[in-house]
Amino acid sequence: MSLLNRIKKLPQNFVWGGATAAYQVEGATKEDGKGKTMWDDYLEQQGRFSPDPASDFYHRYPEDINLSHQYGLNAIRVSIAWTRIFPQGFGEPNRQGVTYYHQLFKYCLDHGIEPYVSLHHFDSPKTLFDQGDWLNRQNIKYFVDYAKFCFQEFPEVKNWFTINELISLAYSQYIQGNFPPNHHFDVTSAIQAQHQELLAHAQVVNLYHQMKLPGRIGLIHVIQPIYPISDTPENIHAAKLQDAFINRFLLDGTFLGYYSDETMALINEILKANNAKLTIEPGDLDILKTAASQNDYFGLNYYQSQFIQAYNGESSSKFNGTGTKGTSSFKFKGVGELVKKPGVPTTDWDWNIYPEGLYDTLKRLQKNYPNCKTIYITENGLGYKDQFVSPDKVIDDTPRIDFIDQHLAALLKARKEGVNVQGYFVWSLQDQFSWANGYNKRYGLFYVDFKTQKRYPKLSAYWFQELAKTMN
Ligand code: BGP
Repeated sequence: MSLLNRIKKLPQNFVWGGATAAYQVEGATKEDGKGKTMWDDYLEQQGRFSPDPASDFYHRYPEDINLSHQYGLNAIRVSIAWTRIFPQGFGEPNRQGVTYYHQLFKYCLDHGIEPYVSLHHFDSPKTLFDQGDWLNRQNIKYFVDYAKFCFQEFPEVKNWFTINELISLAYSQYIQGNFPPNHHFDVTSAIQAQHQELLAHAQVVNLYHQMKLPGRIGLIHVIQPIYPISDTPENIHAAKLQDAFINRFLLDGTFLGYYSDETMALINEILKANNAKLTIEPGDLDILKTAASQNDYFGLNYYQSQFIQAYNGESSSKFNGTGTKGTSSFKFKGVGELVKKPGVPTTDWDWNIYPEGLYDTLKRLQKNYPNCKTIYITENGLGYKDQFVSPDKVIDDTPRIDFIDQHLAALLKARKEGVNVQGYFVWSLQDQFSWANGYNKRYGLFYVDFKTQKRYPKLSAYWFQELAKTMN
């Protein structure tokens, strides 16, 4: 019986991958000279779940790469843990960490799996985190040094991303407070961190091109389109404000190389309402401007859209990190309040399932950001409480298949209309550790029994395999 639903055929030479991130899969957080990230002590103190051994990818990557190959994938997203290379974020490189990544990349390439490599995926070195993380401009310098080292050391990598999801980091650290250092609605830090992460990205892009390296470089943004819950002028304006704060500021900075007047008017309105400020130093915009046309490609992560209504009270938020439906809320002073839209399904973690948002985002990029020339979906997937029944029964994750199928349909529709999308990475390759949710929020094509570390292909893995065959 064919598993194929809406999507019957993938484009030829499509990049078809699974995504991972170092801290979420590797485990081995104390091995081979690795330094601490901002997460190690924090998670230990929190006591909810441990990042060790996660999916034990540090030791089991050959198994996961073999599975990728066997199930028809041709690419993988991985990240380099900055603290495996520079345990403190700077100084002398740690050879054991360097060797590990050489071995990993070689194994991928020997097995027909192209590595797409991020330099930073939420895992700032603890030493630098303690000194202010992205809010400290010295961090940018260390990041550029680290990037330069990696470019020289790993010529086998041809596809680089600087930073993964700049907004998620800034927002989770300083607005929602579910990532360390857990600030709530610290608007000044959130906007400043966005700006400085962008600067770090831009400097690395400029460096990469100065070094005349034979690969590609870009960055990854998660975009959450914001829709007014109804078309009143107040709700439309609330949507514009929230969009400016979480999407547009970063898209402008990345692909225009400046923040447009309209974007800044919206940002300034938010800053004013929250008694916050953004500092742009002389020279910053020149750096952004130089980089804006030099992004070779763009990684788009898309999970959900948001619906909003105007709101003028005080800020407050509740984060659903347990998968108990209906427990989240978000109200942002002077911006808006997130609300549910009748008829739009949600996950157990209250994420709206809305594939139209992916289509709209792709069309928006095409229309407003001509510098965004080539796009890869670098994450998309469904967090789900997969149930393991028995080793002889395939884990039935039909809702995940349906989710991906709908989003692929949106992608292919936009592609048909001229948006240059060249690939799709499912989040995630195998089940892994989720930053603020732990281990019951599973995303993988491959189920991981975290006690034994045994892998089991889910129904979605077979579906992926069938789709892969349609590329020929
Ligand atoms: C993205 C991150 C990933 C991953 C994913 C799912 O924001 O880049 O690292 O975690 O979202 O999110 P979560 O684990 O919170 O469900």
